[in-house]
Amino acid sequence: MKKQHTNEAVIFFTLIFILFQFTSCKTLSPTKEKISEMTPTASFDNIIPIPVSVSLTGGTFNLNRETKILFASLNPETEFIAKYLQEQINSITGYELAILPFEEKLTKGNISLIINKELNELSKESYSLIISENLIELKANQPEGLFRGVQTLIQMLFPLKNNLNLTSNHIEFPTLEIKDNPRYEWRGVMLDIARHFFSVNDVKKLIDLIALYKFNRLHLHLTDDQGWRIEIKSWPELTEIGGSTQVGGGYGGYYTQEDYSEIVRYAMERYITIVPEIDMPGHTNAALASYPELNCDDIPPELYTGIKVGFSSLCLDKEITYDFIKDVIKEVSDLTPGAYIHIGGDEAYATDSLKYINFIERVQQIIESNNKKMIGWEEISQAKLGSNSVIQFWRKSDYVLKGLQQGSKVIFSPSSKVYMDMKYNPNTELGLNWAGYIEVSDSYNWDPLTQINGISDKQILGVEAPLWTETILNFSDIEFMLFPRLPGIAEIGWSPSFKRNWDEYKRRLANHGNYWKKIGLNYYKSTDINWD
Ligand code: TNX
Repeated sequence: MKKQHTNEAVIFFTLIFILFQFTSCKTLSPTKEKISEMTPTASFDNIIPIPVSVSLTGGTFNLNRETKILFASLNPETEFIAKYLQEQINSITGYELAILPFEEKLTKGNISLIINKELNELSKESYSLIISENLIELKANQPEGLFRGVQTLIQMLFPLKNNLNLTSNHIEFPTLEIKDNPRYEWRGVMLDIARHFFSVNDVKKLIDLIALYKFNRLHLHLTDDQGWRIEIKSWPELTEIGGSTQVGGGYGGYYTQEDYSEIVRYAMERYITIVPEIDMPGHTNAALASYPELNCDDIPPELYTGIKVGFSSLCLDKEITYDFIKDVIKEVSDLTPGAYIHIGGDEAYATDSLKYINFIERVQQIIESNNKKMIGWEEISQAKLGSNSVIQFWRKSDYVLKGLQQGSKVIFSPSSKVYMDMKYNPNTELGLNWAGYIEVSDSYNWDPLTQINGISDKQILGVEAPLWTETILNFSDIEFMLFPRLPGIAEIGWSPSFKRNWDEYKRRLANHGNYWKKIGLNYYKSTDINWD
């Protein structure tokens, strides 16, 4: 009996020993280590905005040069999305994948982009991404959802090192299932084209950057004291005179109607809606300088190239002012497929307050007679608003409450959190600081629901990050102010708040720095983040 026990013990310990050798071999073996070092691995835990749910299923999918991108040919938009994915994969990995239409059969080893009208989704931007050992399947009810899901897939490649082509013949993906949909309908960025002019090409570059983070609105601040930037055929001097300069002097510029339509088209392909802003009745020096009759005394002011605000006003006593607005709104509405026209309405310090209210109500009618909905900065809530009108919060919650009482929805742009023209800290060369310094953590650590007492998610249309450009001269400056703060605003707008956590977020953000370096983006190397 005793002997048998000893034998059993010997066998048991020998087995343990062999097992130990085997597992330790696995971790220590130089060849294995070398292989895993050489196999680039895509990662699920650097996605911004963080998806609603991710579950890992324990296997791997290998993407290689033979992988094809198959698109649902019955819907023509999916071919564009397939090409977009192909280009992005190519620019990150160097792999040139083929794209092919498919009808029914999903073949092994490929990426499939599937529109399934039967999918019962929460939003037209919802998608699911299923990576199994055989297949990457991206499914959505609408092409828009597919496009958002493609961004998730692309971001999984962000941690990869350069020159994959030279070192590896496949990329490993963890198998998983992601289900995702946005928290808010409106996730916007605003660019001020008036203080400094930016070319169509710059705006396209911006559209590409914000598309990566699932933004779906680009608000263009097209007119201000320093410049009128959109051609209005019935009032040509607006751009001839009003567009001729910018902050600091020198030539400004403007978009012809064809230029503007090109921006609208480019954005639309990326499921981003352009929201044009014609700021009035203040912020109108460029228009007043272009047409004497818009001034109460018929004397046009000089063109303005400074950065002070609140000194100009259209003449609200003259009917010609309303003729002017009708023409402008008509032409801009005709060029804009999106539902909203932004009328500014901010900082009208040179306008009589009673006349201001009457003015906003008249402009609201003009917007609605063009089958559009009105958005304005928070001050417009002093007027009687229709339930379709939307207010954009930037500073005073009292104005927001006034708007909510009237049934308006609100877009959150609290200046102390999301004004991308605020300096990061006192050493930042670009930018202003009237709303405070905004470090990356400050712009991430807030929630729309806790900004104003008693507000509910249903009253919130979404969030928007404005970039005013008094001190912003070129695209590199734009990049520096937006990155790395902007992805955080995308996450606030898209992800459920319980999913958000700064310590975890900043680790994900660091991986994006790896990608930004790769594409040569000029981002601020905040000490908030461990970029290594
Ligand atoms: C306030 S926010 C403004 C803009 C300036 C900006 C500079 C708002 C509605 N008006 O006219 O460009 O501050 O930060």
